[in-house]
Amino acid sequence: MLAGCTPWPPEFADRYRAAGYWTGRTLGALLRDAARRHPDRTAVVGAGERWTYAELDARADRLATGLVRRGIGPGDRVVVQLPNRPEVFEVVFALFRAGALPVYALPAHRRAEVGYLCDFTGARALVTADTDAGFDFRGLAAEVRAAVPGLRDVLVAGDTGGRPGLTALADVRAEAADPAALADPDPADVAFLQLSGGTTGLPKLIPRTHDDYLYSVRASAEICGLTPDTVYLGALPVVHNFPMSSPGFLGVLHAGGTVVLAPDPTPATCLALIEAERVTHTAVVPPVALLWLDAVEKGAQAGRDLSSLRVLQVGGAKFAPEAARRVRPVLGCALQQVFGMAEGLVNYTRPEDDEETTVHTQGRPISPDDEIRVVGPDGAEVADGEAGELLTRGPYTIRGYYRAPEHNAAAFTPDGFYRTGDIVRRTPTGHLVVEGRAKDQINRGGEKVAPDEVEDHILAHPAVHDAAVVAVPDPYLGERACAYVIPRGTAPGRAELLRFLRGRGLAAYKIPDRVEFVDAFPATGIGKVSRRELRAAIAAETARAAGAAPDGAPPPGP
Ligand code: AMP
Ligand code: DBH
Repeated sequence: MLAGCTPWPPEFADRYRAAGYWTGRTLGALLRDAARRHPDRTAVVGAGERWTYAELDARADRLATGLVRRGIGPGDRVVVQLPNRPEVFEVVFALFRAGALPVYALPAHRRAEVGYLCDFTGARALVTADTDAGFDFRGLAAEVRAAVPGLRDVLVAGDTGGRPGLTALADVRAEAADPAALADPDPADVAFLQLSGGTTGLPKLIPRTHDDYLYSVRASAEICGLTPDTVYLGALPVVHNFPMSSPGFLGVLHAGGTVVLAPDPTPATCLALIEAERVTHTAVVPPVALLWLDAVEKGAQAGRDLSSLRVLQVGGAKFAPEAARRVRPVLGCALQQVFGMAEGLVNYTRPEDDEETTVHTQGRPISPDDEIRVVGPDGAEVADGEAGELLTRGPYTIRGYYRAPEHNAAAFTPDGFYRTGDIVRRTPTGHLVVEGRAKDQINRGGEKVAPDEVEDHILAHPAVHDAAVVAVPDPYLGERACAYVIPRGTAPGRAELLRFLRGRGLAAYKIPDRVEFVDAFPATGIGKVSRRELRAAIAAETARAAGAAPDGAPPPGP
């Protein structure tokens, strides 16, 4: 197994194989199998392109051949930062077939995150786009390349703009595939590194194997009833774990369906695509679901034929029951709640669940072998139906983050359960209701922010003595981030501080929505900053100010 990763103990691995969960296939083979079965069906639509399965399969082979010839091969880490374009699929399947490991960056990531991912994983290459939605991805990549000496290649999907040191993907693709050059990775080994939203410090990397991930994808496709007639709209950035695997584009390709890529999740873009492509399934975070519901209710998309839409999946953050109840009457489709994590465990409400279960719960686990424990602060299981922290272990939940021994000692129990940091209650039917969070993470409408990562950046400002970032309740995003700052001497001023943070190359969703200057932080009994008190203070103040119109919601995403 890749160095720095924690394998499942052999007795668990044997059990998961014997149960038929781990089948010894690879992600590269998923596309190969689908292309054999449905060569002429449409696999992917987006950015003006429309590729059949045979075409996507051939492109992936040609690019894989070119990558291997360039020296990118087995075990190499390759950071992938791509917006929703068909090349995403060509690139990730080519990397699997070259034996290289994609490391998924989000399109929203900037210099701090992309640089960290390249550096921390010892990446051999970075694959990026040219420009997209007005953002210069190749410029960002050039900066990262200059800062990370180990990064030997920057490959651009599109035009390099003549920038030195950047290579167009078109120049890497071989004229013809050379099957003998392609790798044959071990299905039990790590296939890629997925990003965790993180609770502490820099984002953690999640090593997923071919075996474990494929199981979650196949089982998800079955639970969601995907068939070759499924048309799935990728409304969120598809490199995120939810639209990738729950059942996401991998589930759809496994089933032989079609993936339609949306450049952004706005109702104007997505509802038009649903009508034009006769979309049957899609997946969004709660704030996006609210935007769609509001747009349709207010008649902003009047005349749109949404009759093809069968299932709206909502996940990534808690979907309020009042909103959940509106989905069927307003959009005319079924709601499926999805409570998942890139670390593994995914819960779905099922098509056969009654209305109350679908509206009020976040679903139940994929697998009969997902082990669930709900524990109190003392680590003992709480009585049935009571709230406690969710711990989990199972055939597609990791046993450790990549190269993070210290963090792993806290994030996993000695017997291998992942501490999710989510406070849940289990219903008699085994469905989970998310009641809150034990971890400090801020969930900004599905986009996860680790407070101390942002605090570190704030602390770098010379006029800042100390900083604490906490969640503020928000009617639209669920939560936003508020930074409490103790100045050193004269306070820097809000606008100046925010400019400073942007200048440090931080993704926009991590820039605090609000800054409060204070003289001191409330302390806990042993003198730590009491985030609980800060959260309570800002929540009370927000409640007092309620009645004032909420400020404009920036486009959300996971
Ligand atoms: P990550 O570990 O970054 O993949 O983020 C996963 C976390 O997102 C979970 O541990 C939950 O805190 C949160 N989450 C995902 N889906 C839901 C949901 N449907 N309801 C509430 N929280 C969710
Ligand atoms: O929030 C998530 O990380 C998430 C939500 C729904 C996820 O990883 C998933 C489904 O697979």
